[in-house]
Amino acid sequence: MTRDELLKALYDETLVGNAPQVLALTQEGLAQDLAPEELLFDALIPSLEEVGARFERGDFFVPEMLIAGKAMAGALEVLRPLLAETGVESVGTFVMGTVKGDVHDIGKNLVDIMLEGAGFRVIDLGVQVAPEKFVAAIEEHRPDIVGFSAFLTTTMPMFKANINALEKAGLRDQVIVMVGGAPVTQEYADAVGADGYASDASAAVARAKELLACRRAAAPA
Ligand code: B1M
Repeated sequence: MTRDELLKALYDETLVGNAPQVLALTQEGLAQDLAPEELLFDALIPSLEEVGARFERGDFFVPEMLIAGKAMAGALEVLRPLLAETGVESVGTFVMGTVKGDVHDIGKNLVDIMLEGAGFRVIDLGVQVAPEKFVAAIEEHRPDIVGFSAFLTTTMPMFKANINALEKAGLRDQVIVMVGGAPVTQEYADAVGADGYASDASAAVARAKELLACRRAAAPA
């Protein structure tokens, strides 16, 4: 298989979520001396962007997005250490977690995968994350963005509790706060004082990049 054929196959197999083939092609690409960056930026990420575009157009639904994301995650497991070795700069650091009282994580994990696919370093704190744990993770990792997921109307108020905890710890100005989850709306995000909201994983990536670009443009030189 030529370089172009391999990249095209990797793109196509990611698009349809064929995890074993994506893994095999990633390994074959590395064996043929393709750089990890080529596999990532010339096949995997464009494919996941197309998955996101199809989802937004209504041509793909959550299951297709999930299997494509999982296939990509398998390839990323192989590429992640190699990318770290070659020193590819990450777009930014994102601390993520499902709020206290909430065990839903499928949507959060999908957001993680899409963020990683877009070049973010993601630190996932898991589910049922208490405000103190978010505070400790922000102090430790100094992320650009912290993301709170809530999937129940009863756990959405934890966004405000988390933001209050960041304020109390003197961290609120140092980190962008994004919120999301099935019952969350832009109005709710505004009401609790979050910086950004996204309705799905691909919108979360776009919003995260946008917020980061604004923050960096506003930072003193
Ligand atoms: Co539960 N559950 N559940 N559940 N569950 C819902 C959420 C519910 C809508 C079902 C319903 O009644 N129709 C309902 C919530 C109602 C409400 O409050 N509005 C509900 C309920 C009531 C409950 C329990 C209370 C049920 C009970 O015990 N009586 C209980 C609560 C447990 C708890 O958390 N304390 C419960 C439990 C569970 C399971 C454990 C069985 C399981 C979770 C498994 C798991 O996640 N590991 C489960 C499931 C599977 C669901 C449904 C069926 C599916 C959720 C899902 O994965 N969706 C769900 C019904 C539904 O959503 N239609 C439901 C697919 C996922 C890809 O989408 O999660 O929306 P989503 O994620 C999206 C966006 O939200 C966004 O991007 C994601 C990817 O595109 N997004 C972000 C997410 N986080 C983001 C962060 C961002 C930006 C975007 O920035 C930081």
